[in-house]
Amino acid sequence: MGESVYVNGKFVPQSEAKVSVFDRGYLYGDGVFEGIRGYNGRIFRLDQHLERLYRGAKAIALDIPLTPEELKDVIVETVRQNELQDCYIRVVVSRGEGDLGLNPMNCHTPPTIVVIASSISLYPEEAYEQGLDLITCTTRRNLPTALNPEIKSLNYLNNILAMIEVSRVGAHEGLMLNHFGYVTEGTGDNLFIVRGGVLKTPPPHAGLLEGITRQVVLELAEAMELPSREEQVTVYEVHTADECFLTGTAAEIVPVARCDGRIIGDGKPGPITKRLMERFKEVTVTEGVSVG
Ligand code: PXG
Repeated sequence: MGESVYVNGKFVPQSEAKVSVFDRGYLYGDGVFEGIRGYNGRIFRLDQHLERLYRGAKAIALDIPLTPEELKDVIVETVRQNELQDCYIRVVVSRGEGDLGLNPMNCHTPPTIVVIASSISLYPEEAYEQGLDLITCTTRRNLPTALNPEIKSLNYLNNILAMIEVSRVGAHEGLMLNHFGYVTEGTGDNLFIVRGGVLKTPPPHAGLLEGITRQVVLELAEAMELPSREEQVTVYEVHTADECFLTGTAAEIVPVARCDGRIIGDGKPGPITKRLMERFKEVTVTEGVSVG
């Protein structure tokens, strides 16, 4: 597990990696984060993760006191110090310590920056071989006009409420709908369906986090000459899809076998899903910023 953790300019052992109870990340979820993966001594799509982190910080008017290049060096150094070839990296930036009021102007420290390099396993191994169980959650995804899901903010209660529904019924993942009833994404991953050989995934304006793995899948599909579309997806289309899978840094590409008790396709990972999973594996081990 993550031995050496970066906290505000220093590398400290996990037992000493601490943040104040007055930190606004703790008090209000006032901050942003990223989940990044390292494969084979390389950090996958690091620049895209950093771009999203800085975009989210800008959206919440938080100035990260390191440049993207400096933070990149910190991330690489954290992985190096922990001697990890394959890892899951969590970057957390909160607004810092304030008083007990809401006003962020009363912050009296610079933003808190934490980088943890560890591991993650989201779903059991058999979910990747046999497909997982999905349900439609009753909890709607946050309104983009309230808290835009494009911001990977430290406030994940919306997703956690949906995940509580998922675990209460013993499923693996949950579909979150927007206020129009269209599919947005899973609680921590994006959704794709395949119908008649065409890939479909909901567009960002449906109210979802534009996942980096989602982008990789769209690029792979293009290179493999698989037609793909970013289009509204209904629950009906998921129930009746030929294939369905979820994508995320932690999840990677995971096939869906059932949704709300309906068997997707023949209930096994479909041919297009399997081809994309294979190609994805190849690019993750060959691409990326080398840790050295
Ligand atoms: N949607 C949401 C809401 C996410 O949080 C994704 C999609 C996938 O995006 P990437 O860029 O990773 O392809 C995420 C990212 C978890 C967990 O434990 C999941 C994420 C982050 C942190 C924890 O399920 N997902």
